[in-house]
Amino acid sequence: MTSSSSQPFSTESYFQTQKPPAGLKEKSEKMHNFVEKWKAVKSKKVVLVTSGGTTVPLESNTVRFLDNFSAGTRGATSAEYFLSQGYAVIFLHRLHSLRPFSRHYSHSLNPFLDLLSVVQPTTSSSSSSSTEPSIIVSKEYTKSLLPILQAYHDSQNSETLLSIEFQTVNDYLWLLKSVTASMASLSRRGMFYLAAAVSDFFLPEEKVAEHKIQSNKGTLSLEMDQVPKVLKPLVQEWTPEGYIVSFKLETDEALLIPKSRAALSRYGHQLVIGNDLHRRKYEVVFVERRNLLQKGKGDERLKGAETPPIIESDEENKSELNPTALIDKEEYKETWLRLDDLKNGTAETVNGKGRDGEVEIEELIIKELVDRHQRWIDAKM
Ligand code: 9Z3
Repeated sequence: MTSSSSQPFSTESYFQTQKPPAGLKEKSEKMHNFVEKWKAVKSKKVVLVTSGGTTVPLESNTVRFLDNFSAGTRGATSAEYFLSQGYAVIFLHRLHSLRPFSRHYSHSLNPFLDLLSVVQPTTSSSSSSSTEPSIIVSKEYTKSLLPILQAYHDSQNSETLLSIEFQTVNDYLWLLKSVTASMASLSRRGMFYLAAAVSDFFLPEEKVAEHKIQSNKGTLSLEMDQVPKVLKPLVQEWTPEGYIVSFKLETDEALLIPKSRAALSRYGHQLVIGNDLHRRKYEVVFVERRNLLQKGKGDERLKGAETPPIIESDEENKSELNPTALIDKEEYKETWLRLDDLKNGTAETVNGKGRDGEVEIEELIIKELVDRHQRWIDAKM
């Protein structure tokens, strides 16, 4: 068995040794049917949005687990803007994290009970009127709720939104592999928007305690294995034609661009969106390779001298420690998207305003991505 004391898990050995989660077959079927349905509509583009943090359970009868930071705001908000841009959306999200539309009324920020008022029956009314109290949305909230409710109903009636839940990093990896296999048949019409915060470390099945770990020893030591970098086979084998966007989260600003470049260089996909933990709602940076932009073609990403080499194993770890070491800066282009630029009049928005009256950075992100994705599709024709 592969473990931290021997070889790190490769993607292949991971899927050979770690059991598929319960419900994988049913969820995979749902995602596959959704893709097939929209594949038949030639004008439709499909995006997979991953959202929320993955967990790593410490016990199989799980009382404790490690978690990755993410409320699911980025993913849920982005899914709404993709829908408004005409995409069919598979929303692969962490159980109980924020979801499109309902995220506007999260229990902590804007509890939905606060929107409601009770209307008492009037005594003088005709015999046909109710004698029971009824509930209505208070007038001051109706205006902001209306477009959200409308967009929510549109997505339901048109069946353009499919939500699928994951919890552990193992659930996530199996579901990602499965949905990618289905989406590969969309060729360039498929986009992958990988905003979920995925654990870098996990406990292989054989190391997970069956029952609640007892505290009588005083301390707890954990040795975790590295989660295999599935982005590599995803880009190079599972869906070589898909348009793939990954996110890079850092807390040290100085690392954001070098690490985003390192990820592009390593995996060979189209775009990394870098975000700083504290600034993520106001600014993000798009990091792309120049040659991909100029050519507007993707096949070059996997072959030929014009694409930076895919960095392998040892080099990969070196570049993780010193992300600037192997990167030719001239190969990359960075574009910052900042909400401040809106105020200065240097960026336009799709609708002018977010639904709550405030512009959300996801609106700018999705507008940019829709253009890039279309160029990616057109480049093949
Ligand atoms: C992100 O960077 C997301 O934008 C956030 C969104 C998790 C910051 P919220 O849900 O936060 O709005 O609260 N996601 C990717 C994080 C990640 O795990 N990236 C890996 C990395 O940085 C690469 S896949 O190494």
